[in-house]
Amino acid sequence: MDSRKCEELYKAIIEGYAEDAEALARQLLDQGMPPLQIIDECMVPAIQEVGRLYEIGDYFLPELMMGAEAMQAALKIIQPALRGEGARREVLGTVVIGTVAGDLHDIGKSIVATMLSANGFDVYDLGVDVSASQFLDKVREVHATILGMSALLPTTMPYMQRVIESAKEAGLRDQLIIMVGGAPVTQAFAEKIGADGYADDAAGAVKVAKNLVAQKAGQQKA
Ligand code: B1M
Repeated sequence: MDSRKCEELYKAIIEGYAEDAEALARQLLDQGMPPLQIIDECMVPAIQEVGRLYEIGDYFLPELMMGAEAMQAALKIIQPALRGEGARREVLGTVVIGTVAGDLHDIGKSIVATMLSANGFDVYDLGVDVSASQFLDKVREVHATILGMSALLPTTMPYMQRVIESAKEAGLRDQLIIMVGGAPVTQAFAEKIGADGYADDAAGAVKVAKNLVAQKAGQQKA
């Protein structure tokens, strides 16, 4: 495998070249690099570097947006391969997922949604800026097993608790598994707001979702 291509994809995202990022992602797939490895090794470190450059003032909003566009262009190529990886034998559960109200970051949430879908879950991705009522309406409509929320801003994290409170008020909390994630979210925060599960990356989210579904099934049998 040509590791220079991974380096080139990393650079294309940092420099915000969407067309190059797309072409390089395709080349890496054609070379046989596993899709999750492309995301984790060539792409996530790049968008994190874009964030660091923005934080220290070397990049401004246009560069932040260009980096995100390049990341998404590459992701568009990778996602079908990621979905194709999971051999779907049985449906493990139904997931309603979204980025909470006020928050427009959706790259990580989309990776998590794709990975869950590739691993046996039926996934309804509500996108970004999702309100409590939008989450709960969908949960009712599709009889969701899991409600997943993502947040990338410390200012939008508290909204996760609001959604959990709304689920309680609507009488939906007990039947639901609630999972949270996103860069500033921690296990401690998840516990504090009363979520059932937390993961710091997409592979972890799949593991946690599967464990929680199995646990719930065990409880229901007992
Ligand atoms: Co924004 N942004 N941004 N941004 N942005 C951050 C978050 C920031 C840390 C950058 C920085 O300053 N270093 C900073 C927040 C700082 C703070 O408040 N402490 C920031 C800011 C300030 C802003 C704006 C306010 C900028 C402005 O307008 N002045 C603005 C806010 C807009 C809004 O949301 N209301 C803004 C806007 C944007 C863009 C639109 C330009 C773009 C997003 C584009 C898009 O998503 N379509 C963007 C980006 C790209 C970033 C950074 C650089 C990268 C985020 C990302 O995609 N990471 C980010 C810096 C950073 O995070 N280091 C930053 C890669 C992704 C794979 O990781 O999302 O963490 P992540 O997802 C992971 C895990 O967290 C986990 O799995 C994923 C896959 O491994 N996970 C879950 C995620 N959700 C999960 C759910 C689960 C389980 C696991 O269960 C349900």
